[in-house]
Amino acid sequence: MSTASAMMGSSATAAAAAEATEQLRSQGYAVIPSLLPRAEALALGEALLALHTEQQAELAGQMHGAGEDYQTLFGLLNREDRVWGCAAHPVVQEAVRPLLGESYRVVEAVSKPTWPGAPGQSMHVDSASHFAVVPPPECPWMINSIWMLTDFTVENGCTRVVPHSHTSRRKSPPAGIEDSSLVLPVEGSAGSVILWHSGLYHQAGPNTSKDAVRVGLNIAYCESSARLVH
Ligand SMILES: O=C(O)CCC(=O)C(=O)O
Repeated sequence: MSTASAMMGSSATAAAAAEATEQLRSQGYAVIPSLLPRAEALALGEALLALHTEQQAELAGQMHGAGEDYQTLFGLLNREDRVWGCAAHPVVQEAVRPLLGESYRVVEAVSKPTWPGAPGQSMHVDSASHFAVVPPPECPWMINSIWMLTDFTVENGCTRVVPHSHTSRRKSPPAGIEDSSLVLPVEGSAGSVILWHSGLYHQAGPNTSKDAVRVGLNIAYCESSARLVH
């Protein structure tokens, strides 16, 4: 675990987690600033980018989303030990536990870089189309997270959210909402983490920068009894 995390006492951990839980409940997302020291976050981002370079053959089959400038590399818990420290971070764990229950689990850890020129993702909710009925907002089936392993800016494609949209219980957001003033770009410095309720409308923004790669580490937590309908 990082120096900053180790230095965080149990009451500071509990306070940061409680604030994040409350924000997840009320607005559908929470940002916890500088949870990893900046240098550690940037170093991990570099390591994950190197994995993307090494795994070109695998990525050619797994590429999805907005296009080849937005990649997803799965199975990071098996590929990079430092990812465990993020997945098991005490503040994040304490923040999600009241919402998902004691038996929640980590369902996936993936890296999501966006390179200059990447278009924005479609605005979406997570997995709702697999459920027969969209669960009510107070029972999220999943809490998702993305660690900022570079600074996240509007220009390099920071995550964009529609606050409070987790209460809508829609399986997909209304058409055209990407362009509405309801959308909030979540900017932050490397080492910060965004958590969101799986029913929240969200997307990766377009990377309109000249040369800034955005690196996100996306880790999802699922409630143990959530059952997918196939
Ligand atoms: O890459 C991002 O900023 C968002 C990722 C995302 O939408 C997702 O994991 O569902």
